[in-house]
Amino acid sequence: MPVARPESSDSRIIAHVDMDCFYVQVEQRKQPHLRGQPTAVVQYNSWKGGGLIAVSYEARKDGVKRSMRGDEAKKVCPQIQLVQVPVARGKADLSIYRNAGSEVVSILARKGRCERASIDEVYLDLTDAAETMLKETPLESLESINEEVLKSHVLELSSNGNDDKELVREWLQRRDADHRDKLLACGAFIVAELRLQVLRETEFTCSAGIAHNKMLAKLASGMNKPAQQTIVPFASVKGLLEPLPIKKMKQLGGKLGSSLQIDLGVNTVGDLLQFSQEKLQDFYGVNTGTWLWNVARGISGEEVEGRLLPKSHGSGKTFPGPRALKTLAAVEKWLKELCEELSERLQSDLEKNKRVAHTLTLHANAYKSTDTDSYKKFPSKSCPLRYGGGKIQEDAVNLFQAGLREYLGAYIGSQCGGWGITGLSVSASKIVPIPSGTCSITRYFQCRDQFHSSSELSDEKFIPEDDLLSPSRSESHPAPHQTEQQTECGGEEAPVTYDITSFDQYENACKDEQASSDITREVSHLLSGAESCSTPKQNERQLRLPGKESKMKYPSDGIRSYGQKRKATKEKGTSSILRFLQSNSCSTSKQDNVSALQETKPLSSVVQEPLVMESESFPGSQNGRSTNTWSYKADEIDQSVVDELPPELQEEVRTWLRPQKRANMVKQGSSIAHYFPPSKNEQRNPK
Ligand code: TTP
Repeated sequence: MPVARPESSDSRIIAHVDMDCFYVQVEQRKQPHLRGQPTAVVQYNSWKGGGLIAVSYEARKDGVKRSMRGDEAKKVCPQIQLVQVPVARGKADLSIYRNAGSEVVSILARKGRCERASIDEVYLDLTDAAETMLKETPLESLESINEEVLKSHVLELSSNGNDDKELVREWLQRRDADHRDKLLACGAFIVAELRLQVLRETEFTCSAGIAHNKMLAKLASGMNKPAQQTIVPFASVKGLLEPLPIKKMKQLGGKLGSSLQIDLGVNTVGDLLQFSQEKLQDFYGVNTGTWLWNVARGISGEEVEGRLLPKSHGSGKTFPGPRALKTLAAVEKWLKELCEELSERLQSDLEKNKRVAHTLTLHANAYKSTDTDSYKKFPSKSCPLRYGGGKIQEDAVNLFQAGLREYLGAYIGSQCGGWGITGLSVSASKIVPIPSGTCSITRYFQCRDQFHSSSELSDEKFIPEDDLLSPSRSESHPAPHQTEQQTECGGEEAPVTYDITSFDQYENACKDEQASSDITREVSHLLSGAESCSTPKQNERQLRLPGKESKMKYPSDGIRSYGQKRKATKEKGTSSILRFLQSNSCSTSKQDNVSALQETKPLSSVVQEPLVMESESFPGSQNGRSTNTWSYKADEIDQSVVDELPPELQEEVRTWLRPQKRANMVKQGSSIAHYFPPSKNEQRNPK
């Protein structure tokens, strides 16, 4: 259950930055001739042209939607360019997109605390930067303001279309504005500058929401896409929230939202306003009642976590229809591929970031031939993670078998048991930095393995992943190794049995060791396959910990009507950056922080690797088996886990979570191609 947190300050400045049609932009950077073309990135699965996972704004204008497959997209937009995701190990390889996301994060992190929320989304806490700017640069004294700032959408402004920029200028420079709005105005300058930096250094455009908390910033970032930013002044919060359908609010898509509808007749956030805090507390308990009361008023104390790196790593693949895996041997073959990929990513994380993961989780989608209780989900299973591809694979197979036994309700020893697996993924979570200076990495793994021997993995040690994803972790009982867990909303205590190999254990076990002076050498040793010794001891401690908080992308279609209304009255072009790049000059300012906006740099020339394209056909539900089932409630899905799923699964999950996001964002005629003069494209792609 969600829990209320006091808003730390109503004058925080939080931005949510969301890349525009991200995978398409990554592909367009690689192949600049695609810029300005209706383009879509399609799944590895090439059945019916492949499912679309990212659609350019030009293609959206022609009616192409992410729910389509390539063949259908070609019918509505014959000139569409379809690019398949890169492939490795017989499955989609998303590393190019992950790396591109990291480029952006490293730029955005320059101005404040930065939380990487998904592969293409970032939250920023710009409070300090805004306060500093306000002190040093009274906005009302600015003589000229950069176009990109003037292109901002300010939710409380009404306009008749033509004088938007003038209205925005007035709003930004109001002498009588309260402190909160002045800070928001500074936030708009800072975010515009950051977005320009992202464009210059990565060639990607992004959109942003700027507000006093994460919830509002996230709502706003999708309202004006692509390549625009939206400001949510305090006075506009009520108008923004009131019309939103209650079920579209974060954490209200499931049972709680249904209860609000059925039990209290609440269908929109506005409806919720009529209930007193006491009434909501009576109905849902103190925590949830307070949280609901706050949500209705746009109050959220959720902090931006300082996290630039992903919270988890995962590798997965779907096997729909006739491709379902029906023998243990087939499952083991694919687990080998998935575990090798996971292992590589873990080792790369270890090498680059000095981080280690603690929990291995196996997810699967399955069906039974008998279909007697098709409602039953394949239980996700977790165990302590041991490093090394072979060990991960061994443990994953054990986890799978444990899940299968539970799924089928009886021991399965045969190779073919009347079941089929339509989706398989392994993920590594509970990732924490290696404590520096206390012990060597090798010793660290040795100590871990003493606690984490998997040779005696039993069902008792498998942690139901449902528990891991339960949105009810209380902040008051963090696990020692849970420092990077999401903590956006705590909840009523729902303890789960959790594995623990804490740094206390680790440090105690290693206390006599000298600190390693050459981490790199040891990492190389580990990477070269010399895995640490594993002593199968039964001294693994189990600790009861509260369940983990969930996190998911916000379903934003509820803001469509509001956004559309605004779009009807606002016709702000998206070409100011183009002019900025073309003219090499912009409006000027005496102020340093504004002049930073005016700097132009040539676009960096990046050597691009050729795309390796393969295709494979994994049609939807050809044998009548549903492949779009997923065993968690929407509110319980951890966004980072979704990000690490294969695109096929991501699409299913995300479509379910926020099915109408696209419609919300499509702006007729909008395109980010304007940002890229042809000369720049040619420059990057000399033929
Ligand atoms: P989104 O941010 O949801 O969408 P987008 O960036 O393509 O477009 P928009 O401008 O409307 O924000 O997703 C980011 C990337 O994640 C997207 O480019 C492709 C990938 N993705 C999938 O692979 N499957 C999915 O179902 C979704 C929703 C996204």
